[in-house]
Amino acid sequence: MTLQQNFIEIEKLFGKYNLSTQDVQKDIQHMNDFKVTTPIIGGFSTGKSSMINAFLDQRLLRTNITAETAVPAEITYGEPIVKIVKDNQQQLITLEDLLNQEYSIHDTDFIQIQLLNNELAKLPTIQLVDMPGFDSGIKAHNTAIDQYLPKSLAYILTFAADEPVVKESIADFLKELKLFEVPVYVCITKADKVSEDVLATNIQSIRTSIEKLLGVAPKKVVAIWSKKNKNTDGLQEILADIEANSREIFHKKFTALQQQHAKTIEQYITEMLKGTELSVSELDEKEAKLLKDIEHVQVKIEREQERFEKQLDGAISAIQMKIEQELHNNKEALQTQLMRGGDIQSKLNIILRTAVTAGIKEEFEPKLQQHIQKLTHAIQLDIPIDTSIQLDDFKIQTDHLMKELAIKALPLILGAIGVALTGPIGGLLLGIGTLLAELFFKKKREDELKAEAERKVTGEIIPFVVQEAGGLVGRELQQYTTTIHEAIQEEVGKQRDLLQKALQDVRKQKENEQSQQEDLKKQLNADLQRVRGLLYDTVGSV
Ligand SMILES: Nc1nc2c(ncn2[C@@H]2O[C@H](COP(=O)(O)OP(=O)(O)OP(=O)(O)O)[C@@H](O)[C@H]2O)c(=O)[nH]1
Ligand SMILES: [Mg+2]
Repeated sequence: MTLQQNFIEIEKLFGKYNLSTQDVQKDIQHMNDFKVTTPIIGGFSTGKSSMINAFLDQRLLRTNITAETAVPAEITYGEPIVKIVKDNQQQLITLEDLLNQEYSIHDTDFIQIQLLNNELAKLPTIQLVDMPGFDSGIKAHNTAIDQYLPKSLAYILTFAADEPVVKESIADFLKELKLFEVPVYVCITKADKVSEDVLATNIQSIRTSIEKLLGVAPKKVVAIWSKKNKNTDGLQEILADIEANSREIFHKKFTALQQQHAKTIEQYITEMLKGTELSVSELDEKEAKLLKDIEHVQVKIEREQERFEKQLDGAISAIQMKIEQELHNNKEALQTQLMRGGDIQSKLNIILRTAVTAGIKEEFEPKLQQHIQKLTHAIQLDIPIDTSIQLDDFKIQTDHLMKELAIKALPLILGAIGVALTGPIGGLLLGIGTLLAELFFKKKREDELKAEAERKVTGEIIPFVVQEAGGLVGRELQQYTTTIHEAIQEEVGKQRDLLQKALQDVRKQKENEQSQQEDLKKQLNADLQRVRGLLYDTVGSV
């Protein structure tokens, strides 16, 4: 049976025993919408949109546009539909609009395109994203990471064959990707513009630069061209590779979820079956014991959560110190930017993102990992052997929960930093910039200006940024921890309700005729076989 069929079977069983089907339905929805995002990133006019058009053999995306009019375009296989999205509001447009109208980043967050296209049909689990030229500032950078990283399996970078340079903005981006260990593929575009020899040299030089920045070699480097006898075989090869990985991820993820749901019903039915052998008073006793055991577990969990919350303060201070250190390490670069009237905001953006990302990986995640282990351990140790709670199931459910949540923390915090940079921090920078410009007009001497810039960076910018960004990281991590803790409590509550319901359901049956009770037992045994079949049926396909 396919995974989809298994899920439907599970949903039916949940319904049959009056268990809430909400979680199963949510997962079925996720399964139907499953896509792995693959952003295509590169400098302005490197030929990203032309490459996608050539690959799809269809004039779909506007090419040769100004930076202002570039918005991310998400492309997937499916019934034709085009939407523009702003602040979660959607508006339908036509394919002609897409080609002829200008959509600006100021009034569109992104465009969603669903197409019935032969090439896309081979990539059912991929969502390609044509990103705006990467030189268009902080926003493109942040969107590429914050919005797409949690859903991305790989990034495709483009470089034009006649301009084989890795610009600073892309270099910064690669340094950040390095921390996330996301595979990177490279398309050298416009290969028709250079000779074969030049192409070979340029491919080599880009490969080397990227390897230096990423710490590992790109997964594949291909050359393509979208003009005159176009050839996009290289892109096709890359996407086939990503699609294969994506299917594997799909399969692992939903098999695990299927097993989790099957375990839930297995537990319910097993409890009922055991209950059929007990008397009413024994059932009452068992229910009381169950509630007491779970209460005990909850106390244990709360204690461990309190311990973690204390540790969290230490982790937050360590991250804040990292931010301060990183800013001091980059003091001179900041001063220079300030004096030149350069883009100090972008510089601060990359400093903060690097410090926060490294800080969370080093200071927060290991502690979180340990916390989860201790939680699982606390739960396992504290429950008497004969208890009705099946600990393995519990572990599966919390593990899964953690994985889902863990990937969300960093992009959330980085997103908040982006907002602070354009908000309060941006305000301060603007004031200081204006002040220095005035000094410059008053023809202060170079060394006086330099001293002033130094005072501003050390005395005002760094302390303010440390305070703003540091406070923000603290608040976000605390919020995030609360969310996790609430989710765990909820999970424990669900488990308790499930087992309690099993005991109560079976007790109700005790009032029935003997023959009806025998029928119920038969039913339960038959359903148990079905569930076990699902539990061990892990072969499914997309
Ligand atoms: N000779 C040649 N020109 C190309 C090729 N691909 C793109 N171009 C030209 O390069 C210019 C930019 O192409 P786009 O596809 O708009 O580039 P882009 O990367 O999507 O640009 P932005 O979205 O603005 O960042 C256009 O004038 C294209 O005609 C190619 O393979 N060969
Ligand atoms: Mg484009």
